[in-house]
Amino acid sequence: MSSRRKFFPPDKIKHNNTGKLKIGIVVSGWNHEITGKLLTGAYNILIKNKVKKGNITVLLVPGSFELPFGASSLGKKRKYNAIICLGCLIKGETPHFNYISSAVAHGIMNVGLQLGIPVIFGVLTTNNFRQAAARAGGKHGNKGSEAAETALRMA
Ligand code: DLZ
Repeated sequence: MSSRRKFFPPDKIKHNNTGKLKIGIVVSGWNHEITGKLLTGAYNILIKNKVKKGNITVLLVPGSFELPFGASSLGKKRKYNAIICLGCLIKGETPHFNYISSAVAHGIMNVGLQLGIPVIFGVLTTNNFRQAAARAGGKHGNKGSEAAETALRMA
C-alpha cells in the first residue's frame, strides 16, 4: 500500500483532456453538514482539473440508500463519462447501518457494471459524526475530493 502511494500520489497526478469530460455527482441529503463538504471537495477538484462547470451535473437524493438509483438515472442518459456518489452513513444503535452500507456499496458497484461507466463510491461509513467530519475536510482529508480524483482517473 505504501509503495503504491509513492507511485500514485493522487494530488500529483495530472489529468489530461478533461475539457470535454461530463461528470455527474449524486449527493445524499442525509448528514448534509458532511455531504455538503464532500460535494465542495469533489466539485473543486473537477474545476481545478479544468472540467467545465457546464459539464458537471449535481443530483440531490434523500439518503445514501437512494444513491444507486440516482446514479442509474443519470447514467441512463448516456451523457456522462463518470458518476460520483457522495454520502455519509453514521452508525446508530441498530443494525440498520450495516444493511444500508452494504446495500449502497453493492448498488453503486452494480450500477457501474450495468452502465459500463465508472461509478465512484464516495460514501463515508463511520461510527460517529466526529469521524465523518475528519474525512470531510478535516485531518483525514476530504473523501469527496478523493472520489473526484478517482473519477478523473477512471474517466
Ligand atoms: C434512515 C437513514 C438513517 C437512519 N441514517 C442514514 C445515514 O446515516 N445516512 C444516510 O445517508 N441515510 C440515512 N438514512 C436514510 C436512508 O439512506 C434512506 O434515505 C431511507 O431509508 C429511505 O429509503
